[in-house]
Amino acid sequence: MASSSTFKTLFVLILLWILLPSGHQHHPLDPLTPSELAQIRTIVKGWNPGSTHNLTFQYVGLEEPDKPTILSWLLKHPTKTPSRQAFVIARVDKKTHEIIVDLSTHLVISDRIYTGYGYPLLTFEEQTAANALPLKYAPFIASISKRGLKLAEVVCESFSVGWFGERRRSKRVLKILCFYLDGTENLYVRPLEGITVVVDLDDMKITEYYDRFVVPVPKADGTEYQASKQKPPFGQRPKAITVVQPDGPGFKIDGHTVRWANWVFHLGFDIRAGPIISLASIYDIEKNTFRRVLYKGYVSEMFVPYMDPTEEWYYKTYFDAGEYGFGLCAVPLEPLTDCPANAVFMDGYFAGQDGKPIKISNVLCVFERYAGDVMWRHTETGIPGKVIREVRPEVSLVVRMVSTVGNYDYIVDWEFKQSGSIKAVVGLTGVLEVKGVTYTHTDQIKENVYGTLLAENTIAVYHDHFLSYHLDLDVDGDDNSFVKAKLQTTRVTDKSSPRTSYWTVVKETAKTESDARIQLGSDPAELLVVNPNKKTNVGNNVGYRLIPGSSAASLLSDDDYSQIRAAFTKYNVWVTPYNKSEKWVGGVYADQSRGDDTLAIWSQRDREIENKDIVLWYTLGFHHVPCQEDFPLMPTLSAGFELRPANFFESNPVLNTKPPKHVVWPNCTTKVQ
Ligand SMILES: *[C@@H]1O[C@H](CO)[C@@H](O)[C@H](O)[C@H]1NC(C)=O
Ligand SMILES: *[C@@H]1O[C@H](CO)[C@@H](O)[C@H](O)[C@H]1NC(C)=O
Ligand SMILES: *[C@@H]1O[C@H](CO)[C@@H](O)[C@H](O)[C@H]1NC(C)=O
Ligand SMILES: [Cu+2]
Repeated sequence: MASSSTFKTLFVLILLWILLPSGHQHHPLDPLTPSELAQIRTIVKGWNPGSTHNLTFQYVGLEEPDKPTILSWLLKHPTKTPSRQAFVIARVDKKTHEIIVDLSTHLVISDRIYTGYGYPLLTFEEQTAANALPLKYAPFIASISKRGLKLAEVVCESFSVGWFGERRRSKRVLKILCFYLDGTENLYVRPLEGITVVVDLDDMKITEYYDRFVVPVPKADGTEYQASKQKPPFGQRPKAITVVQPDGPGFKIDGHTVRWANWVFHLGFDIRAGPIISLASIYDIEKNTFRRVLYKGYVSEMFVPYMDPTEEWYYKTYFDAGEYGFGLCAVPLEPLTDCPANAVFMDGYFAGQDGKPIKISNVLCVFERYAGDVMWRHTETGIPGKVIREVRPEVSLVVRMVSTVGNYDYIVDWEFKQSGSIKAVVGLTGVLEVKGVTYTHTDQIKENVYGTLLAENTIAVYHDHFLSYHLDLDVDGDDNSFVKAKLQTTRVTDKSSPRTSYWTVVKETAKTESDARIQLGSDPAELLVVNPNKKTNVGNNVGYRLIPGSSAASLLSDDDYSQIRAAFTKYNVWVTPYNKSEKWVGGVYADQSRGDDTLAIWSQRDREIENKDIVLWYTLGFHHVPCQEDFPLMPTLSAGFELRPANFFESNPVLNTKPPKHVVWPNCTTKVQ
């Protein structure tokens, strides 16, 4: 019987393969392809006739079909993919346009001028153009020669300006800060402190210029991080090491659909969010079916505020996803170093400012992690005359992107475990943003310098990194509830037990959004997303638990303008009812936003969230007090969280999982790219 159904499946598959048009069939969530990007460019340019207009593409991404459409496609496919549409944010004659393009009809189906506050993502091209302006600007050239520096060794970078309560609408501007090479490539640790250039991006010209003071440029010595520039003594080198899979990887990637062990999910890429995990389902052996877990997961926003209120630094309150593009800043991953030897790579594409497709090679990697960890084990010595031991090594699947947003590098991992857990981890590395000062020793410092002296003339300013994840969990279906299982200390006062206290679990189901705003660290509780309509055989609601990692909430006061813009950092956990347009916790237009389109504002409606399609928002954070080891380049610092099944399976789902086959040397050969 098994073999006859296998034959039937095979036959249907072969038939489909013959009948379907050749070429890859789109999954409705597939990112826009280079040819689609090129079509979008043609369609939008045709819609905006006349070459006299300055048209720039600030964002081009998939306008995805509604959730019910995708879910019904998933059930019935392969049927025709719903029509492909793109969402374009363009600047045309100093106005922001929101354009929806339909790729099947080749038509612009809507074009709306956005008149609210805030501006779209910055393009690389406009930053590059702005960065070049000071080098041809006479007052800047004079400032450089006044400092006795060489103009040819100066490089400039773009910094978003934030919003600080101005009522008048400000122009689309950037601040340009410059750095000095002359003996190092680690430009960020050699700031030309005191000089600030303001550039109007729409006119692409300098509108303000400040040279307020001169402090020494920190020295180049000891700032290099490239291996070729290092001098002995060298650190101890580990012995040769690799991960080898002589039978090839254990996962399959079909288009953007990844299948591995008991997991299947779709892996997309967006220039704003970076990797997007969709439709993650896990196969339940007992129920002989795939069960839905995560409809969508991605980094919605990052907020990096610096804690120096002085003129040159107060505005540094970056929104790395909404201003710079977390995916746009993704860098090609290097085989064998960014990802292990057994990794498989995927390319990403985006529209340049002129709309033409640009490729980021190896933007994502997928690999099986085998790190010598234990998935589960037990040694039983309690039975006389016997020792029983069972161990299963842990093998998991990792999806990785690295985004280098200026000075910082963020390593973004999504890890899938056979036990049903999904772990998200972000690693911070790269170069700190530092401030040039006159101090060369902490003994000289009598004032508040807002940071740590890391080297002579070098203060690394205190700051935070907050990453807010959109987690649309659909545990065994759309309708879920959020449960706080509080661990409460209970006193025994009636002498019924020798104990005088114990803890117990008191479960509360959040009714509305206000019940689900949580600052972690105060009251111990398990946080669960459950399906109140599905129970296990013994009657527990099936669910998934959020296990926070080390997390921080914002310490800024509520009336701080940057905090108003990043109000999503006030709580680590929020829950909202699903709304397709609520994607970006810092607002669609994060650059110079005024906080009128944040998660905190959406949540004020206090909508009902019980037994509904809900979205969990989790913000992890780092309060970064720099230390000398972070200089001249910071070793990776990680934080993350885990979504772990809680009464989702009837019992341990990996009990009956066989360990991977042992590889016997010297039979295997390492393939080196
Ligand atoms: C287009 O932009 C350039 C500079 O970026 C400017 O010189 C030109 O006047 C602009 N054209 C229009 C029609 O706005
Ligand atoms: C979805 O969210 C947007 C933004 O918060 C809001 O304007 C809109 O009314 C919401 N739609 C529904 C159906 O609640
Ligand atoms: C694997 O290695 C063993 C021991 O070196 C050798 O006897 C055997 O022939 C090898 N097998 C293959 C398939 O290379
Ligand atoms: Cu930091």
